[in-house]
Amino acid sequence: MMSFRITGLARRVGVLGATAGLVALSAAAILTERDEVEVILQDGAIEAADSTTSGETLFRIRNDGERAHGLAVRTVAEEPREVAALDETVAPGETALLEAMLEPGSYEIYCPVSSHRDQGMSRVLTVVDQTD
Ligand SMILES: [Cu+2]
Repeated sequence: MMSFRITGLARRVGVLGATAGLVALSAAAILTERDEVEVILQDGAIEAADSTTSGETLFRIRNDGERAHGLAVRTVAEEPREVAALDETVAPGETALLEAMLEPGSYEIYCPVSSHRDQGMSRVLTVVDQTD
């Protein structure tokens, strides 16, 4: 009876191991396929590409300003929908990463800190279908 239990446990561990392997594989696939968008935060402006392709996107953010800034991504619509946002602000000189799953369309990338967006920290990112 004791050995039966041990066999059962070993099996369960084996299944867990296989699942972990699958997750690692799909993470690697995403890593190689996703697009990267470099974003430079400045006091009163954001520098970034005007467009990218749809799918998993990694924003590489650097704060070149003298104040702390954040970054959020939302749809351009009458009622914008936020699709991604940094949890914390980025200190001057620091970098941050933000992942987002982007479908084709128009997005606004902006700084949600204080009134920075109204001071110019906003720009449109056009996402085109990857198959185009
Ligand atoms: Cu800001």
